Amino acid sequence: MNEFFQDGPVLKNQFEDDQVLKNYIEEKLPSSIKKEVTADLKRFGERVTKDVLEMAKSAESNSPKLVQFDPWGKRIDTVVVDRGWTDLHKVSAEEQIVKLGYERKYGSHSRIVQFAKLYLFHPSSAFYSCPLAMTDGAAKLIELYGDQELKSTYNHLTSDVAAEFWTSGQWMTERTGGSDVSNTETIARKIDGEWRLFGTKWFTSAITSEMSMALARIEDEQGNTVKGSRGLSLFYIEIKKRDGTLNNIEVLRLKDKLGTKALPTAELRLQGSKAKLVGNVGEGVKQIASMFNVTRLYNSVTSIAAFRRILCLASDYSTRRKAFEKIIDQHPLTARLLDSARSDFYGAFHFTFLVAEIFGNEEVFDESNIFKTSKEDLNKILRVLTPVLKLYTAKRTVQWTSELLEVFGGAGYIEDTGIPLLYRDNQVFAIWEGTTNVLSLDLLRALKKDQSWPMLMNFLKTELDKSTRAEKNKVQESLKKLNLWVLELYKAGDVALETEARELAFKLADLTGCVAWLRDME
Ligand code: MFK
Ligand code: FAD
Repeated sequence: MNEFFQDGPVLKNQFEDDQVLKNYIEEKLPSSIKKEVTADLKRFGERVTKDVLEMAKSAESNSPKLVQFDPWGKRIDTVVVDRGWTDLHKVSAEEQIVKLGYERKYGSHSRIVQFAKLYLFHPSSAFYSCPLAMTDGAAKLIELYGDQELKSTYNHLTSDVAAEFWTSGQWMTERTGGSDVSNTETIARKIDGEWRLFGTKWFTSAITSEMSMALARIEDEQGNTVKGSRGLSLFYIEIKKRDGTLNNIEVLRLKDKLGTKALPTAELRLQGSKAKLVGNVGEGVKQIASMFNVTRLYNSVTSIAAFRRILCLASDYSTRRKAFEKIIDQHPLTARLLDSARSDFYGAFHFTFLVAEIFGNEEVFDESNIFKTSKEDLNKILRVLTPVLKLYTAKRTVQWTSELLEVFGGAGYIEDTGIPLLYRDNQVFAIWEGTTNVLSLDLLRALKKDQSWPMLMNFLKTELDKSTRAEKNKVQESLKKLNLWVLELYKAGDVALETEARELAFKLADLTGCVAWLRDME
């Protein structure tokens, strides 16, 4: 008798198998660079199913350990990571995932190319994408606010030589709060002409990084500080001293997390860690915003990448599994479910890459700017769309990961299929880098500060007008309705706006996704 064994889902070349990405690259990139970029994405699309995925699996199966003492009782606080994690560091450098965004060899298309690579990399990276996000954010911050002294750090962050490539941390959250950093307890004191930090950082991801950007409150010689978030300044800190020992940092413990198990996230005590003030005193939050706006974009790209990974596995599996005499994707309910997931994915994908395009055009602002608007306006649009994109892509991914897990039936609940890992990991997208509520409120703040709602509506209308498809009329109507509703909310006042902020963010995101999708299908 032949026993039955189910075939598992097969992961094919992640570029070749992704019609959405392939079409996008085909349509968006100028012919002068298309051939080179497509060949690279095709090569990398294969690699992320082979050696890179093996590195990630190894890192996932052997999570980081904290060794606090040497055999003789001396405090060493060494975080031991798997070989897979260090290999992923090498791959990140060699594949130029951060460098592509700063070398800008593809002009205003550089961010699109970079994010396409990140999108392929993330689901096979065991969240090495997390240190890369903060590294890119730190490079941006240094570009905007760094002095000459930080130039060599910038070179490390944007290097493609593995031995020279540095990653960065981003230390904001303390026990007093992560969304609201105004009660930050870390103090910066000037001792013998040098800044020294004292305090506890409650969540510090990628503690194997070489450096970090940290918020701290400056204390003057009389011991006075300025309260609230306006009292916070930004500091650059190297994790180790020249002799290889920690920079007066104690690693209190590693977090025991629901997911992201390969990523070392620690609680740290800073005990006079040497630091360098970056930018202006009291402008720490404003300055670190330039970093977290980049990490929020990374969060969006990696969210849709994670969404695509489970969607692609579920789609493949649904062509292999039979029930009630039919392959399951031929059952109308399964077909409907997968179509619905694909439709949400298209919106999220095109919204994400629209923002990548705006970002790239804002950074390399020249006559090729396809949005035909000022750099200042591109900046304002980015300011509004970044929090909306982050919260939307995160939530869609969390929701769809849960739904698509069920396509595997009981197998989706079994560890060694790899599906439960996606379920645990993907939850994080909605929490770090600003929760859904906090980012909904950030949208309101951004709109208020620049009075940018009419400009945003105008921008979306202009982009929609680039489409000739019939569906555009429906979207136009929905935009009009949204606009009227928002004007009503403005009239109703701050409490009404705050109460509806989340609803507003999701409606705006849905429509921006539709606009981007229709525009890109031309
Ligand atoms: C795998 C993919 C990626 C993974 C990376 C993950 C690793 C890292 C994980 C982390 O979670 S790191 C920690 C992330 N933490 C947050 O994202 C904090 C969430 N909370 C907020 O975003 C709050 O809104 C905020 C802390 C910013 C509130 O602080 P404040 O001081 O009450 O803000 P306020 O007073 O509104 O703004 C202060 C200044 O910053 C203002 O500038 P001005 O002084 O010129 O007026 C604001 O305009 C500016 N600002 C605030 N938010 C901004 C911003 N500027 C640009 N963009 C923003 N989003
Ligand atoms: P809180 O701020 O206490 O929020 C609790 C709840 O209150 C949330 O649901 C929030 O939405 C809600 N809330 C707060 N304010 C409002 C409001 N005004 N209106 C409505 N609702 C509100 N941080 C770092 O700085 N660096 C890191 O490297 C880092 N790595 C992390 C890694 C992981 C795996 C995780 C899970 C977190 C990490 N964090 C890091 C911390 C993360 O950024 C914070 O957890 C997050 O910002 C939320 O802060 P909190 O945990 O203090 O929650």
